[in-house]
Amino acid sequence: MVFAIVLILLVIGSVLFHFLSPWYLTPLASNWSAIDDTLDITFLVTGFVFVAVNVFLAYCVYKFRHKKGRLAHYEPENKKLEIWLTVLTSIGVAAMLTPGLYVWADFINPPEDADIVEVVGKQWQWSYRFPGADGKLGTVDTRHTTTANPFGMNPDDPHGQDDVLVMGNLHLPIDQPVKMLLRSQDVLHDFAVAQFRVKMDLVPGHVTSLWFTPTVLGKYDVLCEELCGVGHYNMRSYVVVETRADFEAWLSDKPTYAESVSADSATVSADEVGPIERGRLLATSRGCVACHSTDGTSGIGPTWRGLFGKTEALVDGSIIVVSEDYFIESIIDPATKVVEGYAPIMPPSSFTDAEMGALIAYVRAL
Ligand code: HEC
Ligand SMILES: [Cu+2]
Repeated sequence: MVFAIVLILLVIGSVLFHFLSPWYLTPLASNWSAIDDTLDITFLVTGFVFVAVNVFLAYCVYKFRHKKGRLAHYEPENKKLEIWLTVLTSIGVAAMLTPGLYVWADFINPPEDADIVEVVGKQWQWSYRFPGADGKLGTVDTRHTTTANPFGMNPDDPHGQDDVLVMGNLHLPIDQPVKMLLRSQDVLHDFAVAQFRVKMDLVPGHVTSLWFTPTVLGKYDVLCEELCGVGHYNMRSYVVVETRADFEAWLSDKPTYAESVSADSATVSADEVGPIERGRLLATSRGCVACHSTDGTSGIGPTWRGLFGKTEALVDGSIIVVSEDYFIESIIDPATKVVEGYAPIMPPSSFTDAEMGALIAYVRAL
């Protein structure tokens, strides 16, 4: 009897929890309401079975409880019952699977007018590439990947020259379908934005894809949803959905591949643009700005504003004052001295002495 009551309470509690708890899907911000519908159908079917099975169990526990002299009747076959159960189960399974197949058919067929954006994942950073004015992404190859060419762009491909490279956060125009091509440079990652109801694995050696149309202005978290190493939890960025005009303004500010090459190569010497500007260009083209802010807010890494001369606590308990030597060491070998409160996820980089000097000049000037 007690067991039967506990079962019934469990069922009532679960159903109430489902309807009363604040934890359900985040508000939808894309075209994928169909994905929410399939989830609701699955909840409905599995919820119905959950209630039916447990109520039946409680009934049996009570009805057929032990009584002296009462014997069980052995009935190994019951054709009628089996037919009923088979038919009902099939209907339930079909009701859960069929809508999903229709949604999947849409999911793998992006609209013709979808924009193309490439997403590049690596431990533990997201970056994005737009095809630029010619509408075509340039070819890439891991053999070209260096700290100076983090996207692995093929330097000889004319389509790649105008590609716009974005380290850090992504912006997208509202109401414009976008097809994302996903590429990983090291291990499995997974690109996921809860409000858009999209997620897809990034598989090294493959290009996977997904598409959606953002429908609500706002700023949404991009998470990696595939355990990809110690910095996994910190592999984040934002998607900002904004009006077409704001988006265009944002995009026009980003360097193209050709610009990032000239910013990085010796052709832009400090004499030409001054060391501070050269440092700024380097910090952008090498992707430092994805994790380090220059306005005093701390991001994935500490801010660079007021860095030199600052006292800093390290995770090993020691206290240091930020000097040029420490700055350089932090870049060449970031894992040796890790700032307290941050994850040891900064990728090591190498710079020439002149470049390092320009970076220092830039950070000092912030
Ligand atoms: C993926 C994010 C990420 C990127 C990209 C990145 N860093 Fe960092 N950086 C961090 C984190 C996190 C820390 C703090 C932990 C540590 O000390 O390793 C840090 C620390 C530092 C420090 C020490 C700061 C302090 O307050 O003591 C310097 C200097 C630095 N980074 C420079 C750079 C430069 C230059 C680049 C570009 C070549 C760069 N970082 C790129 C994440 C990043
Ligand atoms: Cu990841």
